[in-house]
Amino acid sequence: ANRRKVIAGNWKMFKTVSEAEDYAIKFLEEVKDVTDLDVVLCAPFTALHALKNELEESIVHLGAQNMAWAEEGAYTGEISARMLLDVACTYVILGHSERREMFGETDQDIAKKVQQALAVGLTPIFCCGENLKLREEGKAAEWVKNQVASALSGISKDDLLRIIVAYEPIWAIGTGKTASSQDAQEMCANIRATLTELMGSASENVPILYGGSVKAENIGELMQEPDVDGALVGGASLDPLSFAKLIKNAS
Ligand code: G2H
Repeated sequence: ANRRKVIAGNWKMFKTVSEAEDYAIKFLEEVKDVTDLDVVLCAPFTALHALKNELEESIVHLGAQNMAWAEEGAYTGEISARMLLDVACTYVILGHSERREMFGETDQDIAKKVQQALAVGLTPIFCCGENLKLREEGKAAEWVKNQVASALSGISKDDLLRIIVAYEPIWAIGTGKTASSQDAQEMCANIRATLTELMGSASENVPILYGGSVKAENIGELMQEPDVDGALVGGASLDPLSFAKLIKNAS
């Protein structure tokens, strides 16, 4: 398949404006010659505008970590898709397990967010993944299949081609435990099979990323797997030099 490869950093709730600017300068210097994969930085809302200025005309794409499902209106504290476009975002992480677990986002909320992002032309990085209990009970594959189907079943086949899926087993997030590359491959293939039910063989063109304690040391092995097309990287994206190293090891 001629899928593009994607490495996305998820800074989570880290970095002030000046820290983000500092990072961008150092990071760009390291990755300016990377051409064989798409590099995305998903930063906190407050740093996006400054990053727009630093990254404009560079190979690095800008993303947010969340977004409102509504277009605009009386939604105190929310950020709209159009506001993200306005600060040059082209990607947005949706349904991250931290949003689901700590901020009560439901499959329905996430389905609406995915549709809203697509409606304005943002690329959703749709996250799914099981917790340890589900994995131990042997229910992981079914759980993830349901998450994917419930978020994406209302979306047209053409729009599905504009989505990126990230598989992040919750038990491997920030814990130092990475799923083995075989575990990652197995679930990414399961996700692709679910996508095939929704969109037919065009699912071959949808990038599926793995996330959960990805580092410069394990990215190479993960990228060898046929259905793993990249990574969503948290902790290891916070330092510009180590994240650049990870990206080089992925290409
Ligand atoms: C999973 C991942 C990034 P980390 O949440 O989305 O974080 O790489 O720190 O496990």
